[in-house]
Amino acid sequence: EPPRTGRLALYLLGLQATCPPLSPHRSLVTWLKYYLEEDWTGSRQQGHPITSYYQYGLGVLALCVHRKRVREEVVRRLLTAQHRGKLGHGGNTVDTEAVVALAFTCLERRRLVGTELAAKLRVATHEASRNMAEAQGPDGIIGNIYSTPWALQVFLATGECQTEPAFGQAMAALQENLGAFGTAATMAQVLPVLHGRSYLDIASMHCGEEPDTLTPLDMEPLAEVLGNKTVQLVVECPLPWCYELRLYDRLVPVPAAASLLDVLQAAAALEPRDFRFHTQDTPQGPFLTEVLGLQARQEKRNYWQILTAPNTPLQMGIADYRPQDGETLILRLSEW
Ligand code: B12
Repeated sequence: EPPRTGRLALYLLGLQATCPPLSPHRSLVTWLKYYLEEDWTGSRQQGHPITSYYQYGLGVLALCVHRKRVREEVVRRLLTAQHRGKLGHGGNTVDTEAVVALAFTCLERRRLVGTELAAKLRVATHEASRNMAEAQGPDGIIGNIYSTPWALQVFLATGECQTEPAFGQAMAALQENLGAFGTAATMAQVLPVLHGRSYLDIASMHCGEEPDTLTPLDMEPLAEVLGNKTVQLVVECPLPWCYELRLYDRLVPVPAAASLLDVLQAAAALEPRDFRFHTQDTPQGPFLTEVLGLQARQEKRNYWQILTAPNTPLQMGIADYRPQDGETLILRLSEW
């Protein structure tokens, strides 16, 4: 079983944010320190933590927010990875670089590292902010709409929000696209930003003053879309050990409001029954793990990437994406 660095880190951040009674989670902190070390054993063999630099960065950030020191070696590992440009994988560079930059800012601000290392962290954070400003598109988005909140958290945490022109443009882009944040996982990353805060502020929250503002909203039901649509479903395996590139290609008729998950379910019910798939529940929704009996292997860093033809990766998961009539969707076994 892989180390639980990221989930534990998110849990600890969440706990702290809900104003718990005094230090109830000492053993969780000890576990997180243990998992960070476990996670790193992956790097000796593969050159990256067993989970990912994103989770490793979250781990350091959560410990820092809990005012816990980590060995300087643990921090230096992240610094080296950043210098060597190893934080990026696939389209997720901005998310990972931002999480790591937040962890660096926290360690430096809370003086949890020596002065020499603190100076290096300051330089590295500045470099990360520069990269993010450079990654900004003409629409103000940094990376994609879901990584933009992370980039904004860095500008807020470092105080660069006062001077960095990219900040205002990204904030405006966010306001225009708030409808994209429909799941708890994406909301958790954007909400602090809308209040001018970053995850670092969890460390200095004034507890006891929280009014009970968590009242459920009455959601309006989605307008019913009538009619049908047809989606072309393609499965590809470009990896060397696959006997063929294109493993499946078929038109799938579905109701007009169907999500990609509905399309996969409809394909599985078509005769002959030659399409099957599996998903795993995650806080982001169902994650596609297996198609046509081929399982994406975490330890080999493969995953089922989802794309719209000819070659654009989707920015949403299978349950959230609603294909258009006539669209071609590709499930491609890829490496990250
Ligand atoms: C690392 C990562 C991946 C890795 C995960 C593998 C791994 N072992 O680490 C890989 C490369 C496989 C991946 C794949 C995808 N990802 Co991704 N991923 C991330 C990233 C950078 C960190 C996730 C993480 O570790 N969280 C911390 C851990 C502790 O939380 P967790 O809930 O346990 O995380 C697990 C699941 O969330 C799952 N997962 C990762 N991505 C996604 C995406 C979806 C839609 C689902 C349901 C699950 C899922 O893998 C995580 C690790 O086990 C986030 C960035 C972010 N801002 O959140 C994007 C992010 C979550 N991914 C995203 C997307 C769009 C995808 C893909 C749909 C891309 C594609 N077109 O194929 C696919 C998923 C397709 C599928 N098979 O269902 C978006 C989701 C946006 C949204 N609307 O919800 C994010 C926010 C990136 C972004 N800025 O766009 N991802």
